[in-house]
Amino acid sequence: MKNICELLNTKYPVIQGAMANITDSLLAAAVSNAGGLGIIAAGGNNPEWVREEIRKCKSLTNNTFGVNIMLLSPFASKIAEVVVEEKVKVVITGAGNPGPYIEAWKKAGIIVIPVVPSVALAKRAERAGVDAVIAEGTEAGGHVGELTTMALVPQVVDAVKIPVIAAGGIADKRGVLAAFALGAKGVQVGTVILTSNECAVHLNYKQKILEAKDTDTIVTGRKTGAPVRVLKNMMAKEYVRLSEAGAGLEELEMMTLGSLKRAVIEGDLDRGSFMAGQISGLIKEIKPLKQIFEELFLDLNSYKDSLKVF
Ligand code: TUI
Repeated sequence: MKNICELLNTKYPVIQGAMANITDSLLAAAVSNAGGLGIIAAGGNNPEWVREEIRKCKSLTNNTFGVNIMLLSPFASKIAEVVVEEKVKVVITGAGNPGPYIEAWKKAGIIVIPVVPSVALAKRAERAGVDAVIAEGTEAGGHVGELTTMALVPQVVDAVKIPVIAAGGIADKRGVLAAFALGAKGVQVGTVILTSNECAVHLNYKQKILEAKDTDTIVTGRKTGAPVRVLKNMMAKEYVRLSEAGAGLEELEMMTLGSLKRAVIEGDLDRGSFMAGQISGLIKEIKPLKQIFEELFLDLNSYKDSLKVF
């Protein structure tokens, strides 16, 4: 079986986590040029935007890159056609079951890798013919499932024959090593890439991650069925308070409308939605992508010696 670097044609077995409104063609190309798999996040954008970004990315890198399709998007089915038309090499899916699209993507020769929050979905995706799965624990930022990376990854590894890529709570080489110890063959990282030099988010967003400690994230929307992990701020705390007091979906949605853009573009510390993982407390400086990837995989084999138990 091909390893992840061979499958994705990358230097490192690392996939850049898709981050809506953040990871566009510029960042995806920078990641692919630095040795990882860059991913354009379609997010809630329309198919024309996605097509343009794919074309820009092709002009910025000769390396493989991919597109993440967020399946809650009303544009998902149209974007599913765009990736075929534009001959995208890798498609990652998130926030839903990619089943209906897999046959068409595989027919087009696309490498398909869904993010899965459970063994059941991993098995279903394998049966439908995907190439690998990303098992993402609830430590991750953004839309999250229930299980932790530590519990999810080995159970998915035992349940499927295809390669498993671990995600959620990974930001340094100890996390990478732990993921491989659990049976993963690669990792997906998001929060640590958000703080890279190359990432164009508002400096307040990066600063908020650098200042965060372990307990500084909160999950909003658990009650309404769209759990999203964000850094705590005035709006996030207010959202959870109102939600627990029984506020309606409409009121909650009004409050968060446009909040991701307020974080990413304006750096609005009070009313922005700063999606980030629980590992934010580990990230202490802004670094170039090349250094981030080198450090994630530096001397991993020799590091094993310090893990000797007996
Ligand atoms: O998708 C993500 N993370 C995201 S998407 C996103 S954009 C957004 N913004 C506001 C509200 C909602 C989304 C921000 N962060 N991660 C991958 C992921 N996928 N985590 C969990 C899942 C998942 C959940 C349920 C995958 C499949 C699934 O299937 C349910 C089913 O249909 O069986």
